[in-house]
Amino acid sequence: MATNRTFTMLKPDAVEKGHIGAILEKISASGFRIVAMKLTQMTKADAEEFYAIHNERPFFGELVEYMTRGPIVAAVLEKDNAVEDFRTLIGATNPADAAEGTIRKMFADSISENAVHGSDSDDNAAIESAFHFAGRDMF
Ligand code: IDP
Repeated sequence: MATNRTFTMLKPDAVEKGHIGAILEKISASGFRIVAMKLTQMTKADAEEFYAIHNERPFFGELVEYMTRGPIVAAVLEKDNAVEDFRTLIGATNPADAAEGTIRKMFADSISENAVHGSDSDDNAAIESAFHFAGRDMF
């Protein structure tokens, strides 16, 4: 069943560069309502579990190191067609391929450090939201 929620993380590079406000402004201006949000830092075990699907990939170690090196903003967003529309808003995984005006085009530097995460399916949005938030912390 399609849902109207997705999960995002503003990744350590975006937080380090002071882009939290600008990215949240763009998310809000694009019609997403924030229904859960926190500043947090993933442990190595957290990142290995969250990105388990990539654990055979050559960049897995680099990805875990990157995602755990500093705080992230985790959030759940609500909008009609949230998963697909948010993937459109963030742009391609590699910012070099991302469309003009997308968050990754505007705020990311490389395919590895690409500023923001967005769930790729309704099922993963639910799993990833529950990974970071208790039900009572989603509004
Ligand atoms: P997505 O975040 O656009 O869904 P995925 O393929 O699921 O992209 O990859 C998860 C994350 O792993 C990316 O956002 C990026 O941080 C990192 N990543 C993906 N491909 C590469 C790569 O080829 N080299 C280094 N890091 C990568």
